[in-house]
Amino acid sequence: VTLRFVTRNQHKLKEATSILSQYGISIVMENSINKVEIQSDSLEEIVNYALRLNCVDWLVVEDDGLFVDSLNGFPGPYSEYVYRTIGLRGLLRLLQGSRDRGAYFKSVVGLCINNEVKLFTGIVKGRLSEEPRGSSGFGYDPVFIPEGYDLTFAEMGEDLKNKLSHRSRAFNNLATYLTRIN
Ligand code: ITT
Ligand code: NA
Repeated sequence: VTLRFVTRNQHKLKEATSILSQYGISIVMENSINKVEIQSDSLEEIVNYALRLNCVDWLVVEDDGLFVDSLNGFPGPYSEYVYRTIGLRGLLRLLQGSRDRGAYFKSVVGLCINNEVKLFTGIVKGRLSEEPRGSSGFGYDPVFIPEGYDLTFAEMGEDLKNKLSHRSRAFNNLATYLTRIN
């Protein structure tokens, strides 16, 4: 099968393509369908709603967020808006003086199959850097350091990020599910 990823984010598509290729699963961008994004504190609810309206087999939607511990999970589902408004430096400023720099990325991937939505999640724990570092990847990659490492996702480069990321964990769960039902 070929999965159809309803997204406008080329980086997400590229990472998903490389993760799924290890399972022999292909995925392409589906841009003729509009991703309807409700506002919600729950990534699961956002993904479920986006797919439920128009559940066609093999459609995939993913929603992500960066959840900062000392900010009680902010920006979470509002990560894209926060990135566009206050940006990386604005987010780091909110952590000034805080000793707890813990944060995690969460990905929720939804798949339509037999007119049903299946959800797969992935989390990577880590912490926020003091300064943005590195130039690969996208979004919050320059400020996120995964647990067990000292490099940010943006300093690691794609291959290592793809072994550790929230996205790889969620898509690995999806791939495992597909291999099991086949
Ligand atoms: P869609 O078209 O698929 O909705 P999007 O860019 O709006 O793409 P999301 O809502 O899923 O993506 O993600 C929200 C934001 O979280 C995204 O814009 C990034 O700023 C950030 N983000 C998500 N995954 C990330 C990753 O792997 N590394 C860094 N930042 C990430
Ligand atoms: Na989004």
